[in-house]
Amino acid sequence: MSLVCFPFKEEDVSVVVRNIECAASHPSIAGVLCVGFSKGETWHAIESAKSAIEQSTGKSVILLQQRRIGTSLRGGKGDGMNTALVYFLDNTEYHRLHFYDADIVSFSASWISKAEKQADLDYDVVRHYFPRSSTDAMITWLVTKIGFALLWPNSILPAIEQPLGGELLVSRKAAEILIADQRVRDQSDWGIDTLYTFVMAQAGLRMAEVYVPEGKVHALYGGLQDLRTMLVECFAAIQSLRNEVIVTESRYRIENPRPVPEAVKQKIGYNIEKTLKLLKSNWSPRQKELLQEYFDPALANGMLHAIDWPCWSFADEEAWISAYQKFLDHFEKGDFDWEELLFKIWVARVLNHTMKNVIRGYDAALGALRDLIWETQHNAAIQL
Ligand code: GDX
Repeated sequence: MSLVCFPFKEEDVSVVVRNIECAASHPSIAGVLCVGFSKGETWHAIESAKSAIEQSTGKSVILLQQRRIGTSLRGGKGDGMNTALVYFLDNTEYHRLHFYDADIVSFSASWISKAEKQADLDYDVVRHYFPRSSTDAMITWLVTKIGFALLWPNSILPAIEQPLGGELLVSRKAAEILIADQRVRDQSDWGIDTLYTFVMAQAGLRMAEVYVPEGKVHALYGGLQDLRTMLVECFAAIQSLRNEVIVTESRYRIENPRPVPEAVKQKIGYNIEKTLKLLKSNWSPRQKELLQEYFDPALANGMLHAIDWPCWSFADEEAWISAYQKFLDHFEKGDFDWEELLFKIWVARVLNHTMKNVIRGYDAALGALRDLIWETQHNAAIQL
C-alpha cells in the first residue's frame, strides 16, 4: 500500500480537501500525508475535514508542519517534500510515496492508478507529464531543460518531459537515495524538483513518465513577476550542480502523448500586458555595467533599448543560450542585481518566444521549444 503526500501552503481549501478525499478513497492508498508550510487557513480546513475523511474512507490522514531540514536556503517546498520523505521512510508499512500539488483541480484517482501500474513494472520513479500551453512551463523549458541539455547532454536528463513536475511516485529505494544525499536535504526551496530529478539520474534509478491527457488545471499566474523567486531558485539549483558528472545509465520509459486538448492549446499562460512593464523596472547602474561587461553587445543593447520601449527581438534562442552560459559562470544568488538581470533577460526571452513562435500557432511554438533543446543538446554533446 502507498502513501500520498500533498505539500501545501495557502490554496483553495475546497480543492485541497477534495483532493485529499480522492486520494484516501483510492484502493492502493493507505494514508494521505498533508505537509503544511504553516498553520494557516488551509491547515485549519484540513484539520476540520480530517476525521470525516478518515471515517468515510477508513484510511489515515496525517497533518504535519514541515521541518527545517535544509539550513542555508529559504525554507520552502523543498523542506515540505523532504519532510514527507523522512516520514515515509520512518513508516515502513507504506511501500511507495506519491507527491501531488495540492491545488490541482483536475486531480483524479486515475493519476494514482497510472503511477501505481507503472511502478508495478519495477520502476523506482514514475513521473506524470501532461499537455501544457505553449506559454506555460517557461522555467522548465528555458532554464531546466536547457541546463540539462548543456551540462549533461548524454544523460537521460534532457529527455525527461517535465523535470520540474511536482507529481511523481517514488519507491523506498528512491526515497532512501534522495534523503541520504546532502545536496537534496539542503535544497529547501523551489530547487527541490531539479535536485530530485538530477539525483535520480545520477543514481541510475529506473524512471518512467506517464501521460495525463486531461492536463494539470491549477491556480494560474498573473504576470511573469509571480515566477521570479521560482526562476532564481531553479536556475541556482542547476548552477550548483554544474561541475557534477553523470556516468550511470538509467532505464527510462515514456508513455506516448495524445492529441493536445483545444483548451490547453488556446490558453495563454501569463499576462502579457503586465509582463511588458517588467523590462523597464528595477534597473540600477550596476545592472547596466554587468550587462555590458559580461553579455554579448547585441543582447546588452537590446535590453537597454527595452528600458525606453518594450522590445524583445534581440532575445532569440541563440542569445539566450549564450547568456545562459554567462549566468552559469557568473550569476550570484542573493545578489539583487544578478537576480534582476537573470529575471529580465528571461522575461525578454519569454516575450520573444511568445511573439515569434506562439503567434504562429501551438504546434509551431512547441516545435520551436523542442528544436531548441535538441540543438542545444547536440551542440553540447559534440563539444565534449
Ligand atoms: N509544504 C509546502 N511548503 N508546500 C508548498 C510550499 C512550501 O513552502 N510552497 C508551495 N507549496 C505547495 C503548494 O501549496 C502546492 O500544493 C504545491 O506546493 C505547488 O506549489 P504552486 O505554488 O502551486 O507551484 P506551481 O507554480 O504550480 O509550480 C508547480 O509546478 C511547477 C511546474 O511543474 O512547472 C510546482 O510543483 C513546482 O515545483 C513545479 O516546478
